[in-house]
Amino acid sequence: MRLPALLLALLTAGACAAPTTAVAPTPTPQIGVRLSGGGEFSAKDPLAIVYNTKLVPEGAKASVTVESADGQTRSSFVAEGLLPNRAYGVHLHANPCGSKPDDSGPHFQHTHGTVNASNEVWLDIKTDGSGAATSTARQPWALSPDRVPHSLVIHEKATAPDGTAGGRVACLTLK
Ligand SMILES: [Cu+2]
Repeated sequence: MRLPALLLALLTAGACAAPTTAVAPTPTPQIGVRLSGGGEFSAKDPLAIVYNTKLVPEGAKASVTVESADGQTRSSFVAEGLLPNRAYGVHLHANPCGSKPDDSGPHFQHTHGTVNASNEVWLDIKTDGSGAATSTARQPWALSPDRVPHSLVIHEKATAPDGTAGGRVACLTLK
């Protein structure tokens, strides 16, 4: 007598229970990072500031986007109104632009201390006959939202293997 009653109770309970969906472990979604900056360079705008108007003449413009997710970081840079047929070094730097060229701080580095185009983000350009240029870079690592580059700096010369590129001629702050 007791066993069928117990079975019935169990079956009834099972039938009445809300359907249970298997709770699969949700993979932690990777938080993407997107940064951008740009504008027409002027002497006082910290979002697009010029330090050397001989190499970055009045009217020069530039913009940059940095997108990072899934273990990769892709950056693209476009400039116009620079001197024609000329190389400029371009890097992402650690700090925002300021009124002084050095305000943007050192190069942004993925791993502290290693200077190369894989651990840093170099976006060197060679302008065409009209002073326009584009460049892209792809890094095999993602940015962490709590530690990102805060500026792009244009330098007077192409980047040497040791990361130097001469003086800082203009700067875009990244947001
Ligand atoms: Cu630099």
